[in-house]
Amino acid sequence: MKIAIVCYPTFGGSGVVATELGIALAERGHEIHFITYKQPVRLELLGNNIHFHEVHVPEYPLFHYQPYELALSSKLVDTIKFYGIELLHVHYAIPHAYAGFMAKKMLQEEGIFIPMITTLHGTDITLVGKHPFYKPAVTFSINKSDVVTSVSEALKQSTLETFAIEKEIEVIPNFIDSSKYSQDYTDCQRSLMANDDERIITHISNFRKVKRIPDVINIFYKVQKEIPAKLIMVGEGPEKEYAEQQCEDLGIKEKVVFLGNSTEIDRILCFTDLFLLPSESESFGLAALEAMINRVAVVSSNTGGIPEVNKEGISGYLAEVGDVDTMAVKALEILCNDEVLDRFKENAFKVASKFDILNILPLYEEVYEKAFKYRFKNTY
Ligand code: GMT
Repeated sequence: MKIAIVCYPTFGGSGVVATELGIALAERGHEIHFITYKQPVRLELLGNNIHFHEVHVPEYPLFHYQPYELALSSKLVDTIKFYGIELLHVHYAIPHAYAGFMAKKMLQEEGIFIPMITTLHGTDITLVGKHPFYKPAVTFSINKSDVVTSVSEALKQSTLETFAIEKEIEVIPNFIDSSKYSQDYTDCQRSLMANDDERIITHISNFRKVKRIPDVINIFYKVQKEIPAKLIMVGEGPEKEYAEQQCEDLGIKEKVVFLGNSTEIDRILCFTDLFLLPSESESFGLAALEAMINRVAVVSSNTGGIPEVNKEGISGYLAEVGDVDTMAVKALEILCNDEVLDRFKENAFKVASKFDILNILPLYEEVYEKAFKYRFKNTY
């Protein structure tokens, strides 16, 4: 099948999911066309089956806001026509589903019917999408998609509660390619980061408010009072500067390393003992899944879709959003004893393996088959 994938190309989870999905589909013989404003970060190899088409938004002095949706829908129309693309899969509703629908309509005028699948990822629903300024357009474009998927049951429920949705929403959880993690982990250069007696705790995110970065620091503060430990903070975002200041104020600056955005996530997770994800809201928590497949235990909040990934008492522990005390106690419970830590690490790997791409990819292919049936229908 010839498939166009629209996503954000950045370090965010939806971009990662879209890119990994495209790569896996290409390996299965599909022809994949990524259409976005920059080459996706995880898309290193372009080949016969994988193409990238950049969306340019020309600057014009009259525009206070550059019309990205317009440029994207035009690019979609041109690319779909030129390459004979048969299916459009957009990740993150805003503005991709809206631009995708416009492209559909334009193509329809020329007698070309292209089915569109929209995958809902998180804040496109729970934060940004429900803002009154966006809500009507988001509702409209979800309802106009041929197939809608959501990355967790929790996100499906919150979509149904927030918007007047007439469409069936199919849950297809995010995935991980566990074959990439089957290497021997003996040499991950742990000594570069910590002494032998220190536990390594990691947080990876885009440092937005929703990630509750101050909670990460406060949990670590409590843990390092009890046991020798280091905190590795990976990512960039608006909350990072404050976090650095917070570490200085708490007198733990030398125990916390801020690494910025990294393309070496697996290497970092390889020497990590515990991953912290105390988010305010999280539709899935791909970062936690990536940690788990690297045999890292997780202490997280119990919000949104996280309980579908991090299993209480098995791969880690969960607590109410903001309950820093419980999260610190649970982190210590895992970290204080070698045997307990090893058990959690092994269980984390086992739980994560259930989200292997081999189990999830067929679900997307099923959905594509279903959407494909719409190709000759003038549905709207
Ligand atoms: O909504 C965001 O934070 C951005 C979004 C993204 O594009 O990275 O993240 C969401 O999608 C990820 C991939 O499906 C999920 O793993 C994240 O849980 C989700 N983030 C939130 O719900 C906050």
